[in-house]
Amino acid sequence: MLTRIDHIGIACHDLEATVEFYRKTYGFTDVHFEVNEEQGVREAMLKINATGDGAASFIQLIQPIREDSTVAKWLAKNGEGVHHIAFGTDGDVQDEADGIAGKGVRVLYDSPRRGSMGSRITFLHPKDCHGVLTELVQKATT
Ligand code: CMX
Ligand code: CO
Repeated sequence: MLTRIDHIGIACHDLEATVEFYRKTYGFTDVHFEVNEEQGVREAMLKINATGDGAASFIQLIQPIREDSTVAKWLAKNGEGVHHIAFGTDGDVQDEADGIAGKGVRVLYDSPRRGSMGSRITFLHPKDCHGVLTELVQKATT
């Protein structure tokens, strides 16, 4: 089952400057930095509701580290802004993806890849989701 909005992915040109904007404007200070070579991004996960129950939601700021990354291509076309939304699963992310694929939505990966903080992730094609690139996330702990 999809149980929450895990994060909103926002593409930016300058990760540190954008983190600083979220810190000083909203007071979001719980920040996890990571590089995901496979996805071609540096990222900052800003925790919003620090409930400690594993069900927190996040803003994921992403900056491309390579010109040929999907996010670099997207930024060149659209400029900074909301790039994707991510739903959290309470079970196996591949099972969720298989169920959604059965409804005629293209799943972009044959098997889940590594996301932030040890999570397992996959994506649904934006053209099959009314224009929204949609990510599914299974937290490392579930
Ligand atoms: N949101 C909505 N629509 C999007 C989109 C996005 N983020 N990215 C691309 N599209 C649309 C384009 O506007 C384009 O539409 P038109 O044909 O109407 O112009 C169409 O999809 C094809 O886009 P493209 O620029 O040719 O890009 P590609 O097909 O090469 O790649 C996609 C699109 C979704 C397959 C690719 O971005 C992808 O594989 N994404 C998944 C991985 C990812 O985004 N990683 C970064 C985040 C990592 C993380 O969250 O951890
Ligand atoms: Co994401």
